[in-house]
Amino acid sequence: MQIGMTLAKHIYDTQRLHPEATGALTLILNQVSMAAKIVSREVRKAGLVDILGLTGQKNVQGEDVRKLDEFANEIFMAAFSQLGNFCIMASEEREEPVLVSDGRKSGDYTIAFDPLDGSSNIDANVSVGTIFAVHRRVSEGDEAVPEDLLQTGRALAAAGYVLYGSSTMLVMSTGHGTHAFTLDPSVGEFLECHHQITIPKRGKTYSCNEGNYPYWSEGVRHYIAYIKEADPASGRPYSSRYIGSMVADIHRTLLYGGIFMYPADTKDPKKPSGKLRLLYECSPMAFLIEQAGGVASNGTAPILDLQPTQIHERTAFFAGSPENVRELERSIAQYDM
Ligand code: AHM
Ligand code: MG
Repeated sequence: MQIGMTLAKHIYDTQRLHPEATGALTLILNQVSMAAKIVSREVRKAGLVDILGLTGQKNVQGEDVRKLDEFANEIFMAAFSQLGNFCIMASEEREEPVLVSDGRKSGDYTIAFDPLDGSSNIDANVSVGTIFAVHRRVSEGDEAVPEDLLQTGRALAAAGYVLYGSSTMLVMSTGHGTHAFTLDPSVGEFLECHHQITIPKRGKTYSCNEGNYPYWSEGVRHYIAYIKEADPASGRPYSSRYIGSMVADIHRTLLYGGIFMYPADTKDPKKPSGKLRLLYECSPMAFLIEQAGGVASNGTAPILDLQPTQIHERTAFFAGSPENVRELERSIAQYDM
């Protein structure tokens, strides 16, 4: 009889590729898995218990009701805080980074995460996800500094997401390909379901919030017009698929190919670079996409080469099959530069 490869075994095997590894990254990834199981359990109960809605409410036991994204944030923060070998973390749910200290010299790794991306969808039972990005610390003092978090995606030690969809799936990479694991709820283990995902070179799906069309640049609008043109030879027009939950939209793009886009727009002058955050949304997704053979770009440069200057900074984001994203970049070069 055969049983699937567990996530724990995969992480262990990856660690063995690095004889110098101390096991610290393995511990972090194990904590991600553990926290993901707890969040998954709560997400699954979302329609049953009084966990939806605004903070400040009381549930039937008279306990405070926490919004699910706040709950997820607390769980992941608690899981990472248990690790003495870990130093500083940034969450979409916290304005400032949080230093993790057990009184000794700071550990080797930083983590930036979005505990529950797409959480505005949760009341409609739409898939949501957790995104995480792990870097090796660069400063050498006793205590880690916020700048340790501000590293490019190229320097990532590991990245991944957990998709709380029709099943719970963890997709991750430590730089040795992108691999996916499905949570088997009956045994509480993540089991490998996709070894080394390879994104199709070209896909027939485009994914964006097209309601923002009037606020996009000429290059982006031309690209959209192009993929909607009828051309049976190239399979155009493409299909449109947009869940509005990046983890789910990227997951589909990884498996089926095509392009996911959240361009910069002129809708809100306070957000000239679009909506998505570089450090804990775009950079880890770009890492997974590149590890699967895809391309992730801000329209002119690879997302993984962008140097973050602030923890919550935003960027335009185009990711998916190489041929689709290159076409988009050509349209931007032709009409916007
Ligand atoms: P959030 O971090 O506040 O949940 O926002 C991020 C989400 C992404 O999952 C998704 O791609 C995007 O927002 C959808 O935005 P829009 O509603 O503007 O299309
Ligand atoms: Mg988010």
